[in-house]
Amino acid sequence: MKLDEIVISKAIIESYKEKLINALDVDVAIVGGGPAGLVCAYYLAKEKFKVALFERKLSIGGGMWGGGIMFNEIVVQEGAKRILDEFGIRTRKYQDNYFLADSIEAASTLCSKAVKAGAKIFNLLSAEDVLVREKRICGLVLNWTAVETAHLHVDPISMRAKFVVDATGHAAEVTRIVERKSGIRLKTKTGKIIGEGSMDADLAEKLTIQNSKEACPGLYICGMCANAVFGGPRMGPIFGGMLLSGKKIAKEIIKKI
Ligand code: 48F
Repeated sequence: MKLDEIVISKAIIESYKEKLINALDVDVAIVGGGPAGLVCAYYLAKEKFKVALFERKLSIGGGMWGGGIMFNEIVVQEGAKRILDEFGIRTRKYQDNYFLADSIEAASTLCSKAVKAGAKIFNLLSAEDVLVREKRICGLVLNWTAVETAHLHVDPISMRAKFVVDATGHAAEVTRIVERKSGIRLKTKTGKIIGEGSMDADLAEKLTIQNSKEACPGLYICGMCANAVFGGPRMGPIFGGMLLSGKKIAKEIIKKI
């Protein structure tokens, strides 16, 4: 049978339209498809919660692909290795408490497992604002990354979520929007974003998990974003804290829904 380009186009448009409409009202909206956001999406979707993850870039995986200085290997510690085991990502022991994984295998498998568990991932869409009702974050305002990049004057669309997760890494983009625009006090010491400190891998890994929590009503934060918001150092190419923090936030939200 001859292939028809119009059928191909219709198939894509109809299917995407249905996926996007379904994502306009979900249990959890996650912003950022790095390791923390993907792990969070996986554990929520596995428990049958309706999850949509929005990622600005074409590729999903955030800062994981490039390992350290583009040497595509990552390091995880003992506790987080168990998460990689659960995902079926192979690790090799380097020395006690240091395990290596291929960053390509890690990023692609986190993505694959999250999608197969039922999370809907939307690449090329950026969160540019939040919905706030009665001092609670209850959704996102989204636009195409292409619109953002080209500075086009095009209005966005909105979606509703019972909970929003900021997993945007160092930039803590969603929380910054909340701080700047909502008038809501964040649950930090100052009520504002504290900011990230210089490299201290050991402390940073511990604080990432501690700092992954509710930042204000309706908004949870995980991954490097948690240290940026509550104040904690960066950690470089060790990824255990990212994985553990994504799992922690999924569990906390599951308890609340
Ligand atoms: O940066 P990223 O990988 O965050 P993470 O999951 O992991 C941090 C590590 O990669 C590394 C580190 C630890 O070793 O320090 O940096 O906390 O992934 C964040 C993703 O969020 C996307 C961004 O493109 C990236 O893929 N992102 C950021 N802002 C937005 C966004 C936005 N406004 N809308 C959609 N996606």
